[in-house]
Amino acid sequence: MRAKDNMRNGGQVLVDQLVANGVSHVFCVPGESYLAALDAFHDRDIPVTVCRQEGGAVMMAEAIGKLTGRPGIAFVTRGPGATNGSPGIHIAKQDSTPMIMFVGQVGREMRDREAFQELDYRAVFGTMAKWATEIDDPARIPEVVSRAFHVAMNGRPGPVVIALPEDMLMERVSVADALAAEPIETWPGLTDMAHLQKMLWAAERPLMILGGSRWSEAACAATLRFAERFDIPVMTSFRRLHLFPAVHPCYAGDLGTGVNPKVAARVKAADLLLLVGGRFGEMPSQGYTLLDIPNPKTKFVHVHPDAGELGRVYRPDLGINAAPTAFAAALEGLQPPNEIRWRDVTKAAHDDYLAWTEQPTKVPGAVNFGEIMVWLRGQLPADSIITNGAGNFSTWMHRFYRFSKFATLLGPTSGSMGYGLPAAVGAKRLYPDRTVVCVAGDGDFLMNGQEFATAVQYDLPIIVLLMDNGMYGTIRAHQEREFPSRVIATALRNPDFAAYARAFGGVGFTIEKTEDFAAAFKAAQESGKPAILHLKVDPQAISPATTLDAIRAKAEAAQGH
Ligand SMILES: Cc1ncc(C[n+]2csc(CCOP(=O)(O)OP(=O)(O)O)c2C)c(N)n1
Ligand SMILES: [Mg+2]
Repeated sequence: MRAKDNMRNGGQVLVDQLVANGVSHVFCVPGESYLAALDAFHDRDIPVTVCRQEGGAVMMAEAIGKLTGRPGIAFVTRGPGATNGSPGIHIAKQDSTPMIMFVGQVGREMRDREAFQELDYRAVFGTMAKWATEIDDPARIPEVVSRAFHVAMNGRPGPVVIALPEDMLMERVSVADALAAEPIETWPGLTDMAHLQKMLWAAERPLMILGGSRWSEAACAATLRFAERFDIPVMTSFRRLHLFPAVHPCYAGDLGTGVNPKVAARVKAADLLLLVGGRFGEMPSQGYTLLDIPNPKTKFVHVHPDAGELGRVYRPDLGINAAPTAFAAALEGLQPPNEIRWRDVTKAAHDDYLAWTEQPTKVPGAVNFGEIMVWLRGQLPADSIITNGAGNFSTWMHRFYRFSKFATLLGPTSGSMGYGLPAAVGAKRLYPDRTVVCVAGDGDFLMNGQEFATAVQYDLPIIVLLMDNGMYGTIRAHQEREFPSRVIATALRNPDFAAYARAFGGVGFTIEKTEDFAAAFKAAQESGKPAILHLKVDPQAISPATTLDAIRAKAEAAQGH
């Protein structure tokens, strides 16, 4: 609150900068190090979500960044609060998500003595965040926070960490607020687009791959119109499936783990690759095997909002420093060739996608997660948000669920376990009227399972599909592949997750047969409470394509057992 003399303390100035930037939610675990900032929320309209662990709080903020394209905001305390929050910082960095984490800091008068829980945040987050800083003068809060919003959103988006000395937040100053920060578009030049048009006209088998961040509903729509006019096959990158509708005749599948071999082959067979927004990192490039480094053999056009990513790994024949939002708009000006030579390729690519995903594969055991995903894709409204963490369980979802709208998938391209539950809580907080489903593994879920309490506390009826195979299945599969029959540290003895949900005040169902899923899902929806559907699957069902025994047998045969 502003006093008559126009003076505010640092905490109030800080929160007013968030108001000026249209921040809709903040996520936190409280700490004595930033009481003045917390106190300022009393008099402002931004709801504060109190969480159970900073890892969850920062991932919730990251999810808001993914959904809105504007920085998600988290507040954590010094030392252990900040280090607990670091997984969310790493996700925001790898996933190119705008986010700001505010950290309490020891008072200025005791800094550098290694006071209680003191850390040097510039050093600790120097390589993990896009920018890490500390504010010493409350009069400079508007300047630094304004810069943080710009840094988080511009170029390749990413996380910013700002440390707030406790006494700085208490000091009173008279200072004007900053205006709201707007992302600055990087537009392709006319010559870039003319060059691209020429390359497209000369191509026989062009292919478009969509990835990264800085997309919008309008950009996806413009890209779709371009794809239709050119009848060009479009793939999505790892965990970016929401950028193009799966059932569209131009859709050619996604480049993730458990990739359709025909999808990988099609990338190799293309004579022009148009990569928009993504970096074609280790996962989508299938361990950097699909394109030669540094000189791709195929003609390569790379569109990225950060000039530093152009030519970083792959030398582009045409590099375009533009945000997907602006580039997609510029695509509207391109003209297709008189005769489109690749129509058959596009049709074959979509047919391959359909053949790969139409029917669930057969897996051992009475619960087939593929069948469940196929059922869900016929049931859920198009704007439902699906979240996931990391583990083999996510392969079924990526393969058999069908995304059709922008910003409906929240999955860590960084492969961080424990992301799905907090992402679901963040998403449901932002969009209470949309269906939010978290797809989790037994290992994955318990990395942030405590945030189920946050869902209960704020009456957020998210639905968790928890695929329990009694192990860190992904790692077990790698173990069997590299060191067959030498199982170590991958088995898990699990709780009764349905009882866990009930103990927290939600609803829980145990599912041992695929046929029982639909009724349980509907009961969960009707309960209006946060729910866990505990799906007990056969550990042999390690992926839609193979079994543990088959992986072991293949590895043993290769090693001459
Ligand atoms: C934070 C974090 N720790 C460890 C890993 C390594 N890791 C990747 S997948 C996985 C196992 C996931 O187990 P679960 O959630 O049960 O899924 P499953 O593979 O069994 O389907 C592990 C340990 C990781 N990706 N992230
Ligand atoms: Mg598991």
